[in-house]
Amino acid sequence: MIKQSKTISMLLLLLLMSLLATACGFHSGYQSGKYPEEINMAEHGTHHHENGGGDGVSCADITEAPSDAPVKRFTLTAAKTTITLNNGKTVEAWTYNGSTPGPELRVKEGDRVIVTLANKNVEKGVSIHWHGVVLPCSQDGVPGVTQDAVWPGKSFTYEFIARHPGTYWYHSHQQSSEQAGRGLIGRLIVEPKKETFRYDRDYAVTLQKLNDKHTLTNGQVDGLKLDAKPGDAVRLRIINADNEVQWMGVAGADFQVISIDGQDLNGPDVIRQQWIPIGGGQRYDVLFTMPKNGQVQIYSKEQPKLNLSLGHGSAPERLNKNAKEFDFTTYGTPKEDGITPDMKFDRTYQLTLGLLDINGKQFHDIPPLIVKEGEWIKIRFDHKFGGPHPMHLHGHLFKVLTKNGKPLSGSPIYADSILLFRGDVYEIAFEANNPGLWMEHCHNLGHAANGMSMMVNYEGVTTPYRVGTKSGNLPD
Ligand SMILES: [Cu+2]
Repeated sequence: MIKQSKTISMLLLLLLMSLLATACGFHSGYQSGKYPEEINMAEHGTHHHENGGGDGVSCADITEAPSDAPVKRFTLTAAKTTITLNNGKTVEAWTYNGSTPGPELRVKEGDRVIVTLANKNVEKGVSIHWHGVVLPCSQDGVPGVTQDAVWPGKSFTYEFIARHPGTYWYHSHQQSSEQAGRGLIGRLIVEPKKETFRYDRDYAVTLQKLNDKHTLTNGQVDGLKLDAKPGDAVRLRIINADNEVQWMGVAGADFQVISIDGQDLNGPDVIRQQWIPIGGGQRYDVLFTMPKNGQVQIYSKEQPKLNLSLGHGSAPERLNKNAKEFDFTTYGTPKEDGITPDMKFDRTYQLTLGLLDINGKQFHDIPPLIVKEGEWIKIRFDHKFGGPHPMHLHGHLFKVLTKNGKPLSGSPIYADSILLFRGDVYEIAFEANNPGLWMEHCHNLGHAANGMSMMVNYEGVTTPYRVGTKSGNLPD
């Protein structure tokens, strides 16, 4: 009896905590009383000498070197606007260039991408983080770490080489939970110089929840219709800009998962009738051939309004709710790359994920993971408690080594995020080859806003920027 009431009060406490987390996540965010006045994210939680004693290089000085790469220029203006949804409703949205998602930026692998961000009227300041893109520290778009927030009337120009082809996206990293939630998001597609796969059509689709209320597929409330002819090979890039995991089903065709987080998979098998779990911030590209008659439909198991259909004719039979879950740990064909669970690592870190904490701490109270250029780093994520956590690392691609102690047996998986459900243990590896100050956080942005965010800091890298209420740089 005592045990039982203890369990019940534990459950009530949990419920209360998660309600609070949900309530605080979107509107007020981490800043409500939790941000210190001022903090230096290059030095918090470390001894001065570990960080090079201040005679190191500043993140602000780590920029893209000049080159003769072809230049692609864009301007994105952030503004508070009203937009009319396709159901006729007029809603407030914070937009890049007047729409949410903002414009799809398409560039070629190797291009020098130059984007000027202007802030028209977002009082709390904005930024652009290029999610998943490996770029120089000063271009990462994290207010208080890599730049100051861009205030109304001001602008900031980002410049980087799009080195890795793939499916990416961009969003404000100033109070991300609120700002991405209100619409400051968009797609970035880096087309490869040489295609790994063959397809006739290339579509990219953003799954989004606007203002915690409107479920949008490329800005459409009632799902999206895309054109395709019988026999067309279609590459569909699915970007989950929502906080929640979307279990996406593909009905009407056999398919391949050809890319995760923008990185091609090796020898992807043809599969059918599977739910693909896509965590917040993650991208999955699927490839399929349109049937002779009828449509292909792709939709979320739990949010059926997140859906799209391709082609014409009859609708395919829906996936069974109990259909198989896609498992990337056994999918595709192995390929040696020398990165193995038993190789020698220079540093190994353990991150235990709780309801809204990492190793029992939150945000700037979590000691940063210190790395040094040239080292190989292993991180072991252990999800002990709470809902799914899609853990995202800035500035690097990592390789997934093991899940629950078992090495991956299929294609190597390189990614910028790893989705953990409660009880999951993953080991990942990366080479410290991009000196800087990099965030590592949960991409359920409500969780990040409540403290599930930390730093991976290179020894000797400093920053002139400060996080906190004094500067107004609030990078949750
Ligand atoms: Cu989380």
